[in-house]
Amino acid sequence: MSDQPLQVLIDGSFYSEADAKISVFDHGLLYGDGVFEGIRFYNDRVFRLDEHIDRLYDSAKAIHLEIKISREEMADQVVRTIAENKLHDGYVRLVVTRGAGGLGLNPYLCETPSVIVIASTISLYPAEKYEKGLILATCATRRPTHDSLSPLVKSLNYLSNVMAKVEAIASGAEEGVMLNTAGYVAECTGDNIFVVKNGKISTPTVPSGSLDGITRRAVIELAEEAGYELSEVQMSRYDLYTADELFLTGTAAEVVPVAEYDKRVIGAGEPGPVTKDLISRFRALVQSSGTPIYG
Ligand code: PXG
Repeated sequence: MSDQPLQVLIDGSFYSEADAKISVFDHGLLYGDGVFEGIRFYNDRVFRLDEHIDRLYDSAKAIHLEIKISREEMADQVVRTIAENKLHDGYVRLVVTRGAGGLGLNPYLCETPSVIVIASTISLYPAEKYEKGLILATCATRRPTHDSLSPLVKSLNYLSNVMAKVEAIASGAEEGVMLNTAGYVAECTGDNIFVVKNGKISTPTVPSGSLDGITRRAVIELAEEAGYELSEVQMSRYDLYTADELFLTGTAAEVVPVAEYDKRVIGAGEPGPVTKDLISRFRALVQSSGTPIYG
């Protein structure tokens, strides 16, 4: 990364970090009314860019927010922002807010949605966690149900995830497992979760309350290509406690092993062979695919 301040794209124009600002009347700030994506790029290529753009537009559609630019233009803005900052590996935060409006909920009084693209780097966990595994704990805060805000919408309302993270940290863990209101496992606060038992892989179904994670999809594809048996199932904490291996997937976290959950040692307490295999397959995939940034 260069030492220059980052150039942030807001509604089609670049601003340096200090000047990258939006209105205090933007409903993204006032109500968490907006949607976002976290996207990684590796080796001058954006990983699964079209899938992220499609999920962004689906999230926006679900909250009745009409994005005024095309998907192609949105993808181009992501690539241009990375190039403007001369970055090669890193993380993009793509945010679409409802736009500036009055001090009332009505979204239809907002002018135009704002599109913000921040290209930077992110490092969620220290490198040793990928060697040793994370400590997880169950959170009291549940994933939102499908009859409230759909857990499929990647909205700017992340307070339940933030509260879950607070609970996980308070109990001495590094990441928290979120259950749905029926008590089944949904996912972690910012990652999907996978179980390995007797060589077979499973993960909670998306309707369990998970985000339809793009890393989750990639890992499912890699596991199937590698010949593992994989199923999407309803699972409980029991399935996690008794797993041979557990690992998490997410754009920010990538594929990260779990060593301990609710004080139970998982497997041998260190990353198992299936997790290690999938980590190396995932690393190879991200280095060799994606939308080119330069040229
Ligand atoms: N579940 C939730 C609730 C998420 O927010 C994932 C799963 C993984 O999805 P992808 O498509 O990235 O494989 C996410 C990812 C963070 C952070 O700091 C994570 C996310 C967003 C913002 C920050 O860990 N989302």
